[in-house]
Amino acid sequence: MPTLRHLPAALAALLLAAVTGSGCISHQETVRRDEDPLEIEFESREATEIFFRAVGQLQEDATPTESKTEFHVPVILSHKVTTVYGPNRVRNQAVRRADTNRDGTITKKEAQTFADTVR
Ligand SMILES: [Ca+2]
Repeated sequence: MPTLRHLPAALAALLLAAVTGSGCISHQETVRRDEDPLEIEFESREATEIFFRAVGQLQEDATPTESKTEFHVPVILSHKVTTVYGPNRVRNQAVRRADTNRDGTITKKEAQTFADTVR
């Protein structure tokens, strides 16, 4: 039965296994997340088109990988989590930016002002 006096030998064995490449514990995970789309109305069809054209440009420019979490204990442990956000996140950020008076409706002027900041 192992006792505490065996601990240094066990650690040495673990380190040796890790150094030789057979004992490294590696975990890599990708988490996909998205938000529910915010409710928003548009003053007109033109406002809708201007807004979504700008959102489309933002989504093309957005990097799908938004965050990474990495944790390493050299040679022994590697833990990496990558979070990828869906398109609603970009859309919701655009809605918050465009609806400047927060009345739940994006006017043509608000849509155009927002679109001008995207270009
Ligand atoms: Ca508004």
